[in-house]
Amino acid sequence: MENPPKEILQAFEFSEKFEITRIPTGHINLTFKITGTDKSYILQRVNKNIFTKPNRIANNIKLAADHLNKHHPDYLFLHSIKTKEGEEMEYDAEGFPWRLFPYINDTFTMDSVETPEQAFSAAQEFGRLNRYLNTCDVTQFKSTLERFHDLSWRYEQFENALKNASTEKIEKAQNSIEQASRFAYLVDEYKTLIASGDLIPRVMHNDTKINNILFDKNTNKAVCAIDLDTLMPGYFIYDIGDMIRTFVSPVSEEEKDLSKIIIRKNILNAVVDGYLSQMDDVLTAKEKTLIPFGGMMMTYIMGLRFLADFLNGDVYYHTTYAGQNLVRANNQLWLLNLLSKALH
Ligand code: GN1
Ligand code: MG
Repeated sequence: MENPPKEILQAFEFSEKFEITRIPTGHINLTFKITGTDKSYILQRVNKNIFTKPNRIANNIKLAADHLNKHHPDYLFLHSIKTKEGEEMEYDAEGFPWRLFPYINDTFTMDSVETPEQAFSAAQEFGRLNRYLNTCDVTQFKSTLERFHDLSWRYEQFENALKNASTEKIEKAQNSIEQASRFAYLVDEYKTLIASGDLIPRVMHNDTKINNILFDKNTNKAVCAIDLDTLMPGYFIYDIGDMIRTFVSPVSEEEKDLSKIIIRKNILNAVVDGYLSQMDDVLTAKEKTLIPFGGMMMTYIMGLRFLADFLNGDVYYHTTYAGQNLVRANNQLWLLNLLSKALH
């Protein structure tokens, strides 16, 4: 898609004098920046094929916004801007919902962390969101994607993909398939953990990758968390785990050259310290022992999901070249291999 449809721009009262550019990050939704003379905006098309209940996203965000407004009025929480009719989202002719956010000037996102200070600051920011939302009634929040980080279900999906894949694809993915099977013990550990009741359901962000933090261009500090589509009930291991997954390596999940993937221990420590600077007294002692498991399971789940999508013919994640999901799977499963050594 070149540009957002006219009727969407009209619904949000945009006139001709705005410049529209596509922001290519994100594997699911379509994102545009709308640049005006003094104010700019982010306009996003929600992928209705994946988020089949977009109203749940809006409801969860509303619950969180009300809670934060009441108890932490200074917290910067990115609300969507309503249409001229007062709606949170506007549906286009094909039935895709669109929503608008303010663009925060002098901020930037990064696909990999450069310094421990950045890692600490970003983890602290996600930790702050977890802490502030910990006093919400989690039962009011609904899942926007069922069983999103359920490792046993994701493993089943991988097994089904493997059953139905062509011999050619299986051959290409041989190495990743072997790695994925080698770490299947994590699925059993996950099941045991969930059954133990040691993890407390809390409102989580559920997509805490590094490029979902806005940084201040001048101070290099985290400004706020973005991408709240999966703000919903979860366990803290999902959030700390996805931070470990995306912060510790100097290269992103898109990197093809596996020799560039390393575990930066100083960054790992900074992630944990930054997160615990907010969450130390919220989490139970038992939960805190599960931080390494979180890093492993979230890296594993992404490896499995990318691999399953490659085997299924790239039906879920947006790709720009053939074999991209296999690159991502190889990358994540190699990272898991390194993490499994570093975290024990
Ligand atoms: C997807 O679209 P994006 O980049 O926000 C995915 C996350 C994965 C991530 C991997 C709804 O997030 O779970 O961690 O890709 N979101 C969904 O980069 O599946
Ligand atoms: Mg997301």
